[in-house]
Amino acid sequence: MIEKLEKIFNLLQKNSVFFISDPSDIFYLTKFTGTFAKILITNKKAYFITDKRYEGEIKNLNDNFEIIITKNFKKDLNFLIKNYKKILLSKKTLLSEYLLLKNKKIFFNEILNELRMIKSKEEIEKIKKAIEIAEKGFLHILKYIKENITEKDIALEFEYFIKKNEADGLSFDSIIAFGSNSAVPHHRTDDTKLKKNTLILIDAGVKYKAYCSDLTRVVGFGIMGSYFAEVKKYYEILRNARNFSLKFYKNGEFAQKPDRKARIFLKKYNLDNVFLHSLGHGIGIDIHEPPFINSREKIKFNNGMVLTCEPGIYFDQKFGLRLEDDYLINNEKPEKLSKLDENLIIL
Ligand SMILES: [Mn+2]
Repeated sequence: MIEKLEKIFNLLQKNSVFFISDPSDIFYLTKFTGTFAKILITNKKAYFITDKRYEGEIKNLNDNFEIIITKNFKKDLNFLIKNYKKILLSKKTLLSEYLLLKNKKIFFNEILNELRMIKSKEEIEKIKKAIEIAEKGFLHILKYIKENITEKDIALEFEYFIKKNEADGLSFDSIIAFGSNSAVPHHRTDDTKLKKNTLILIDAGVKYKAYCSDLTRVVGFGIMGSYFAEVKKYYEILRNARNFSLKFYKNGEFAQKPDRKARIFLKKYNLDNVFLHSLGHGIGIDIHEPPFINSREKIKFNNGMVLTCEPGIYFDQKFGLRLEDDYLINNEKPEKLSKLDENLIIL
């Protein structure tokens, strides 16, 4: 914790103070998970502000922070910042908080994003465990899938299983999409019943000790005939696009490059216009965190970043395909952290 704080101390001049309020940033610095906490950091001191409810559980923060149990946050905040001219904020700061600080000179600073993007060994281990549990969950629900079951049944079974198997919970609401529902990238899992000759898209992840995993597979349930042939053909193209884009998941490369390359690849098959979202994103404490692998991202990859690669193609009213795994940037070739069989799953 102290090394992280020192990086922030070093950034600050005498007349400036850093205000931190994003819950994931606060967790990153302190492991605190309550609903109310703010951190203020000057060039030599850090304050942890919370309320009476959490007094008992934050005693371990005493070494690095001056703890302030507040009854009137606005008043205490004003008092603490009264001698500082400049305030540094992340762009994630809420508007209501920004308004409390706006009489100072405001500077945006994304050092917490920069620190959080590079995962420590310990963080990578937690993500690996989150992936492992999710993979067990995927294998479990494959056994559970049968005719007339609903999307929600599968989602609930997955959630029950992963919670019984060491996960804190889901990293997001699982997407279970039958047939034409899979053509909607962020389909809301519903009561649709499973029939034979249906494609199933499963996008799910879990949290383990606060760290997220994110995986997608497609399953053909009693799939046959020309439908099967079409699905198989497009799945191979998608996987090849994925393989091509992964060549650019390397230390020092621009994060936007693999997204652009995937689009160039898909264009050869006239599929670039049905690739409806960005190629990937960082995972960590948040399920979507920097860097974002889209055509606008300015950041370069660095060793230690953990990212998804998830190209998808969507045929409106028909079906959609997505293949998603999690990777660690490691010099020239990313390390694939997920081990789940990436072939089209046939049941
Ligand atoms: Mn994802």
